[in-house]
Amino acid sequence: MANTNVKQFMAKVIKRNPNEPEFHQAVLEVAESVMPFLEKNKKYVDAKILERIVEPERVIMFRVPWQNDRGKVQINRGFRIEMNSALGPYKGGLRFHPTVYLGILKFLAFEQVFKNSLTTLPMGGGKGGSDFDPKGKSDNEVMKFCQSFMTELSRHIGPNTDIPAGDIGVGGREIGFMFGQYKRLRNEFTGVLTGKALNWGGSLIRPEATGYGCTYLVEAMLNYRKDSLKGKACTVSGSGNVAQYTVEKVNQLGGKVVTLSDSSGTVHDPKGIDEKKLAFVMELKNVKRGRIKEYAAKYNCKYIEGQRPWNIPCDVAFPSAVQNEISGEDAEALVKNGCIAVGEGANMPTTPEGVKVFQNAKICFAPGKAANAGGVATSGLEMSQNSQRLAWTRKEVDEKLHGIMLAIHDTCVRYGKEGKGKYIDYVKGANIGGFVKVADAMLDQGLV
Ligand code: NDP
Ligand code: 2IT
Repeated sequence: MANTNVKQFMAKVIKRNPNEPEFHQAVLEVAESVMPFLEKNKKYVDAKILERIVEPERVIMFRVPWQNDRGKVQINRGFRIEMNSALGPYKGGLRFHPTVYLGILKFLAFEQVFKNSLTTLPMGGGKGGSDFDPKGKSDNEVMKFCQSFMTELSRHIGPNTDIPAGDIGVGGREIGFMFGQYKRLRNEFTGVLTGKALNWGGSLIRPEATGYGCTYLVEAMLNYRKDSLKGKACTVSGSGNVAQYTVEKVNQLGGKVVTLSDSSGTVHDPKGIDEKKLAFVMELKNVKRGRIKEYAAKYNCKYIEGQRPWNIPCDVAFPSAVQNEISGEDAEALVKNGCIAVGEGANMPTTPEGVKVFQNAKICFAPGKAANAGGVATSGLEMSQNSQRLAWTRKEVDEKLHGIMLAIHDTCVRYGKEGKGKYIDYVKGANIGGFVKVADAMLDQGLV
């Protein structure tokens, strides 16, 4: 019964949103979890909550013209998807990457709605970005682009309306340039963006939050099975913000990270990426903006060109780069090699085939909307500090983040118990747990 409904529902979604496979993938995963729950809760069916929740409240697309260092005119496309404001102002990151198009941002905005709901904080969901490629651009070119991008975006956002942050290709540098332009246009110093630098309104722990949060959630899943990260070999993909702070926290909890990667290849360091090596990675990636290959040369370890880390044996995997980076085959290799837990630092890094492999093997699998929610949760904490015009200590923010990740774990357990309660389906738990709060708020607020 539920299955037929999912098929009919998806047929409509696909027809209304053609050529957006990533969006279809994200919606299907939620529909499969939520539809059986709806069968028992007809009030949501009558109000067509699921049909409404897949329709963005507003989509903004705009031209971003700018000039490169040689004086040549460049044109990019900018987007902001204001997906759902039932729980609070739209909140979610901006992605600058050449693969960005409407479908990618709609999938990310859709995921964000449920993720933000899971954080327990009052935030709606949104996402934006551009097909601009920051790679190989000078600081000046990045600034010119960010200023042009914000010139248009500024009319659609605000500290009580829509609060963007970083994602792939958008870090502290880009947030700074965009904040500067917003302030100049509006003559207002407000918390309109999160991920700001500490000396002008940022929060301690926000840079660390996604990686730390993902590691806390994996530790909670393992603790639930009377196990822990201590002594575990971990593979991490990516080498950006999320990957870096995952390595830091895994080390602090007694695990060992043996890989990092970028879109060119993977480094394998069986001795483990310790604090000193991580400092090298941070300098390489955040300051020099180099390639992870240079790590292999520096520390005399293996570099596997053009490959992802999933064939390297590990106890725990942290995909922290990009969507669909773990195929069904990759998942099989991970399980075969003894992987017992996966924490999705990235958004939707596992394909549907891969998710089925993990679920059938009954390993601990935390989907992105639960596992990487620590980033946006700490953005929410940054917003609270901005509103109060004060700053909390590192310890205070970290404790709040940790508490939020444990609360997300509890929600997943509550809604994701399968059979006699031994196996937790964290996908189902996160989807239903995230959905209920948004759906109830939508019912309360009438037909909007
Ligand atoms: P960064 O831009 O800091 O780093 C991105 C990393 O992913 C880089 O190492 C990059 O390599 C790699 N990457 C990008 N595209 C590909 C690709 N097609 N194949 C292989 N590797 C790729 O971004 P973040 O660390 O912030 O984001 C990583 C993931 O985490 C994303 O999926 C993002 O949506 C998600 N996320 C981020 C949050 C945050 O707070 N920043 C919060 C929640 C989720 P290269 O340099 O070669 O491009
Ligand atoms: O995917 C995500 O949750 C983010 N990129 C962070 C969003 C935010 O508003 O901090």
